[in-house]
Amino acid sequence: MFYHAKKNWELPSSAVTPERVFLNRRETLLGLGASLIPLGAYAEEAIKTADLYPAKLNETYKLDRPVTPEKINQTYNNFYEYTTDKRVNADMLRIRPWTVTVGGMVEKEKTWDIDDLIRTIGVEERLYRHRCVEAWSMAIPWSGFPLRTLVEQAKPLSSAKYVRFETFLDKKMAPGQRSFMAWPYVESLTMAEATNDLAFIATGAYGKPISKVQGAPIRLATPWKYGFKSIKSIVKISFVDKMPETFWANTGPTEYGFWANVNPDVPHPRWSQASETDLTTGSRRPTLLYNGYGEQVAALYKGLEKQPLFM
Ligand SMILES: Nc1nc2c(c(=O)[nH]1)N[C@H]1C(S)=C(S)[C@@H](COP(=O)(O)O)O[C@H]1N2
Ligand SMILES: [Mo]
Repeated sequence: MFYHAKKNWELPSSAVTPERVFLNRRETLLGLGASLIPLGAYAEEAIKTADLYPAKLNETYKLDRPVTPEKINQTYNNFYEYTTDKRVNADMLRIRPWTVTVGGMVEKEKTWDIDDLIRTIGVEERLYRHRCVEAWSMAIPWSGFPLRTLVEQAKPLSSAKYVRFETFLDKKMAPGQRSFMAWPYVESLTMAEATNDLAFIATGAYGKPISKVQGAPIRLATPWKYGFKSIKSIVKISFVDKMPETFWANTGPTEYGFWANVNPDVPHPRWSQASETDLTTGSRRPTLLYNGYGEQVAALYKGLEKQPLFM
């Protein structure tokens, strides 16, 4: 057990706020902008897998730095469905009920209830570094399961070459999706990347179910790549034979490549990647090739170093 957090998350959000406050708040909200507030938001179902956290720590994945305090992690995020600011409020994201469809080139497509999926596969805790292309980094205690387990479960056909991930699309639930960007958010990995040990599906963090700002109820964590590959709030996972178009490749084609591997020697077109700000301490540290995970992943990229937009 790594974290001993208070178990507030087992209760629906209406239950953790004293009734009086809750009623006042709802009146205020209804008065101020009723059309923007989903009325059902306060009746969100409880998380049926909350009992699985904190999960047992998998000691294989060691950090070279302290875990970032939860408070810093929860107040500095990228979640463009809500805002382009770092202070994200994703309270409107409705995370239960939630389904994930696993399909495309598979033996049989399946739509999972999120809690059935989590309970079927089970969860473990892993401490991972996290490096954004904007040159800041954290260290996060994720809980979840290896992506490989889900791939094996899905039984992809041998013709499948890529895994494609898609975030929900709902302009009411996510005001940021009213912007010009190429919604919904899409990301992708090759089959070899997706079945690597490090590729992780996070359903929890800091010893409890993952929070809304972190991309509840299910997001990707690929710590050797820039953070934009780690897609949040996934609703669809498909096996495909062509390299998918991704959100950032469509929104900023000259700046964001498919591989997006952390590399101090390949600058972003507008800034250097040689060093990063460690948000735990606020100080700069040198960027590590593959974010320090070369031992696990370098073999995946043999011969690919000269690809355009390789990072
Ligand atoms: N759906 C979705 N996924 C997303 C993003 C986003 O805006 N929308 N931002 C990405 C970026 S740029 C980063 S750095 C990480 C941030 O994850 P964090 O807020 O948990 O640190 O999520 C990634 N996944
Ligand atoms: Mo990022």
